[in-house]
Amino acid sequence: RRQAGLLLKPRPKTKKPSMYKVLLLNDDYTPMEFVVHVLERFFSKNRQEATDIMLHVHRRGVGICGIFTYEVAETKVAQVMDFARASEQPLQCTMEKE
Ligand code: NFA
Repeated sequence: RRQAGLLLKPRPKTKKPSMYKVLLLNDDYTPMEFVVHVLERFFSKNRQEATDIMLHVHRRGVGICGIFTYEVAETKVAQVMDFARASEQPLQCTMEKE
């Protein structure tokens, strides 16, 4: 809160939206190149960033693709899940409150 106290004019309360992490989960079958493509296409990562995130997920089991407001996170998850399903890949994408 920036403005509070007697000297400052009261102003309408604004509140920061809750933010949500969009996560990718590792599996044994989805090709690495497919995951890199997903990160480039839906999360606007460049090739190096996408590769780094993909390898993190591959090694650690889970990784963060980005942090968004609820509605944007929900849309990203749906886009990735639709694309993976249409491509017959088992890749899983989920979201959790930050
Ligand atoms: N583990 C997958 C493989 O070895 C690659 C992968 C990485 C899958 C990140 C899902 C998420 N082909």
